[in-house]
Amino acid sequence: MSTPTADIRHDWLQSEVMDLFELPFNDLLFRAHQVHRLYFNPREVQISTLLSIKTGACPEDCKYCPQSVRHDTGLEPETVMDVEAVLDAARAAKNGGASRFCMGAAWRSPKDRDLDKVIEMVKGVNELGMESCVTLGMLNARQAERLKGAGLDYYNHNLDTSPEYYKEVIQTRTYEHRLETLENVRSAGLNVCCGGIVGMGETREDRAELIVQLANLPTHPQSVPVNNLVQVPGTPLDGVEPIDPLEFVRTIAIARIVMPKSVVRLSAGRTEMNDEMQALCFFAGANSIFYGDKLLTTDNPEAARDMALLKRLGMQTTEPRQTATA
Ligand code: SAM
Ligand code: DTB
Ligand code: SF4
Repeated sequence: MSTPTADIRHDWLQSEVMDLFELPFNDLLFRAHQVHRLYFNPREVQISTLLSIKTGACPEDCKYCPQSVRHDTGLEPETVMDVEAVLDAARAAKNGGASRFCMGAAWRSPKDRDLDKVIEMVKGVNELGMESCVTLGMLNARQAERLKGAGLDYYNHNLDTSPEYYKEVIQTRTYEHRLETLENVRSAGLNVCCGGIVGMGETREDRAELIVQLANLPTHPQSVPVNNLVQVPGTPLDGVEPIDPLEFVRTIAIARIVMPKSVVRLSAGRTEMNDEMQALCFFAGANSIFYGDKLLTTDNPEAARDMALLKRLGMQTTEPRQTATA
């Protein structure tokens, strides 16, 4: 096998990514791990804590999501949280060791008065010395600029899957809409957090195409969350055939190879993974996790279990930003 290079390319072909998927597992992991070490300390993992600041009753029809008003998942909808309650949660996350606080809202897109409140939350999180991230649905250019002006660090907006499979999963907004929001976020100078979900019944070709779409954006997303579908009773994707765990590890490895400088997050779905699978994902190039007992509405591994796992692996978390003022 040739020596790995880590060119920052934006012209990946689906056939090239498919070739990576077809490599023998050990060859793929070896290559991904070598690329990982070119830009990252393999002992470090970045940890973000998530909070749902507005839960459920979302008008969108995403087939995977427990928060869509169209799926009867028994989830109790909640209005937007008070700023102080959000900042209490951020403080607790910081004390738990998280370096980034991510706030998610079940909106199609935020209204301007929603954004006023989110901006207060972002400012408060930054004052705690943590990085801030929000995921609020579609954003126009002005909204992205307002968030940047407030000091927001990252905006999460996922492509979710390939353009072809996307139509099977979401009908209420298009792939093009997603690309437009990403363009607005990027142009405002925000860091982009963008990835997808696997294990939704998509093919390997779909996974390859998702990775191509991410890698061929004008700049690679600074953060790439790879979610393994959390199956929630009442959602249309509950009961779909889960992805082979080794295929999931391959997906992480390939994201690492094609986006060498991006932080790859082993995102939703860790509760269903054993420690050995997570260890393989870290070896393959994942270097971020969500930390804390809950994702948005579903369970995440308990914090103590994660700390024990990192200790067993000889890994450490990256430090929160050192500019804390509170
Ligand atoms: N409403 C906003 C949006 O869709 O952009 C923000 C919140 S939404 C819950 C954020 C992301 O969570 C989705 O893009 C999707 O990738 C992920 N997600 C939602 N439900 C999931 C599930 N059951 N399993 C894995 N990931 C999920
Ligand atoms: C992302 O890619 N995954 C996170 C975060 N971005 C916002 C969300 C996962 C949600 C899992 C389902 C739930 O807890 O509701
Ligand atoms: Fe709404 Fe986001 Fe869930 Fe889709 S993923 S239903 S937009 S909360």
